[in-house]
Amino acid sequence: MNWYTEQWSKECKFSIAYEKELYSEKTPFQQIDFYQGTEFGTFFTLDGLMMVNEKDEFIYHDMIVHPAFATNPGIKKVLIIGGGDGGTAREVLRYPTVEEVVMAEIDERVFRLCQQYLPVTASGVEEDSRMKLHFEDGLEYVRNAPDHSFDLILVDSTDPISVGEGLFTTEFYKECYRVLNDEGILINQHESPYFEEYATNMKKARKKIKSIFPITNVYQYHMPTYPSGHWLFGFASKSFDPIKNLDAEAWGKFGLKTKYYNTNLHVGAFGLPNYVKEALERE
Ligand code: AAT
Repeated sequence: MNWYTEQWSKECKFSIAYEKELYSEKTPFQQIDFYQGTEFGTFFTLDGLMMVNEKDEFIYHDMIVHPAFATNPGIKKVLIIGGGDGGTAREVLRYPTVEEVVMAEIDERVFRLCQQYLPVTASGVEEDSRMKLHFEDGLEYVRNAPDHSFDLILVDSTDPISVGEGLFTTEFYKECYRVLNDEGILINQHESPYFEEYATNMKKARKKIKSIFPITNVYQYHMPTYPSGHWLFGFASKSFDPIKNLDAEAWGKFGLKTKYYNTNLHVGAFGLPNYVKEALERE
């Protein structure tokens, strides 16, 4: 049996058995590896870190997309930063009211390989006429985007190392603020509170976003294959509060069948454990 192993902390490792390595490529941006296993199905890693697998991707992609739409059901223009596997775009495109989705992904090879090996997330995305694909750095994309041009930005990024680093900077969050309209919402991959390295990233991101947006929250979900399984998204906005403005009735009318998200869970997800709240409040 072959084992894919990820170092979760200095003294903790996580392993998944796989039957075969499907594909491996070093792009100018990162090392991409696709594996085929039984427990988690097909999965791929970037620079050796788990990104997406067939078994738990629904949790991450439900939670990055639906809380924003249940808070502002009127979202029409969406910018996805990263998200090359297509899973985030897939969920956004389920809303018939969405008119335009721009995806700024730095590495076209991630998208092309997911079209080939991970159709559960990538298939149908490129074919949707509302979709605009830009294969470029997300920071560069927002620098050049006009003011007030999006209702929602979803930062579906890797960890703040290597190419993902720019997406955790104050400059990036400020540019996001500028390109969002007055109702704008920013959701960002917010790392994890449990292991030290990830908790440090979490606190740094929190501090930066809080200094820019008037409304900022963090919410949690359970992601079995990400370090510790306890993972977070940030919710920052110019006017919408994710709890006070939650419109469960309007969201219900979309009639979307979701495997993880529902509007009761929405409220619960913002209720953080005390140690997480305290770590975030210190920032
Ligand atoms: N949908 C869950 C998968 C991801 S992958 C994150 C994507 O961000 C990758 O395709 C990567 O190429 C892209 N990316 C990284 N840096 C940039 C950048 N600067 N500009 C645009 N795209 C970028 C998220 C996994 C989260 C893992 C948490 N441990």
